[in-house]
Amino acid sequence: MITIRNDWTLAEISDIYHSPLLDLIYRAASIHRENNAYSEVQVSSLVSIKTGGCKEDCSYCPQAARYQTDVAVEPLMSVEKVLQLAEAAQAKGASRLCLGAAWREVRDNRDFDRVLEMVSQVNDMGMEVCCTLGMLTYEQARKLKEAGCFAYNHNIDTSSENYHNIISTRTFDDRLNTLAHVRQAKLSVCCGGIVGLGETDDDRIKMLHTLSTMDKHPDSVPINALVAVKGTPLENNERVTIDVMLRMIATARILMPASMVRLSAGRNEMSLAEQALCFMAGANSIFAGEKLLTTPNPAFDQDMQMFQLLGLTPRKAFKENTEHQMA
Ligand code: SAM
Ligand code: DTB
Ligand code: SF4
Repeated sequence: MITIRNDWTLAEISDIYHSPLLDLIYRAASIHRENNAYSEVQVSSLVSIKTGGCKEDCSYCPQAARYQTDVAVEPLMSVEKVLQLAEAAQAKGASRLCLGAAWREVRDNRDFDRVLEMVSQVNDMGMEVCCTLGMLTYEQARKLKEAGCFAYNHNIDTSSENYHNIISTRTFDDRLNTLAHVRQAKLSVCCGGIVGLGETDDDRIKMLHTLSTMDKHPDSVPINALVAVKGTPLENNERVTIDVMLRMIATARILMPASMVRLSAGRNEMSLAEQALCFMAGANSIFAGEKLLTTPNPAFDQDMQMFQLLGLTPRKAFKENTEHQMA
């Protein structure tokens, strides 16, 4: 029987995170095998529906207007184009499509109406739709849900203490408020963070503490390795070593045994063997397709070959959601 705890202490999490690496992976792998269909991996594809020109100052992000990066600003995509990309991703094995917009927050305007239309049509194709559009109100979250949105991604990125070093144009509490609206609208919650920002192990432990002591754990937890992009303040950050990713994934798996843990940004720089260890440590979701939002990612075919080699299979859409009704 799976035991879900929401009362983890920082000391407990620190002990787990700092345990000898192979012991940590073994413990996480055992918990994963007891509780989940461990050979299934969710394949989610990202579409940047509105790119660049964002007002926020997230220091990792190539889409912030204030940094000189190679990202070209593009207005909101047409519904037709999104459907085309959705069909291509579905044909390659993706069961989830994540629509990302470089917005600080959602506004009640024609652009949002168009996003609702995208959501509705992609949902009708039988894909789980996830949106990540910045901050939103309860009312906006409810509209997304009504349109057929399955999940909302909104990351806390780092510890509450380190947050202001990374972003100054909003607060950690702003993030938590949006997450409450998402939860209230009964959308599936996707919330995780990034490593490689220059944070300490304590920041990582505190971030995992925030996630694992939420009243309900996030349904999915993306663990991103910073993709250092030229022109951003973090362009010269060193790539995190694989042990950091493994500790994050394994600790997240132990703390939140029933959540999907997503091996997110940073896979392009990882070997097959490194990724295999991440799956062993409890990762059961990836972003697939040649591009994340603006940066490179392994191609679908390469990932399918990796799945075959490792004996993994892509997870079907709406597996645990009996409520889902396609129109
Ligand atoms: N604008 C919305 C927001 O910030 O919530 C949605 C899109 S934003 C790009 C989604 C998430 O992508 C961020 O919260 C961050 O965790 C991740 N991200 C952005 N740039 C990244 C980078 N260079 N490396 C790793 N993760 C990144
Ligand atoms: C998440 O946690 N990672 C994805 C998704 N949610 C939206 C985004 C990664 C972006 C990496 C940088 C880029 O491609 O622009
Ligand atoms: Fe804007 Fe999101 Fe990038 Fe921050 S992470 S600059 S909010 S697109």
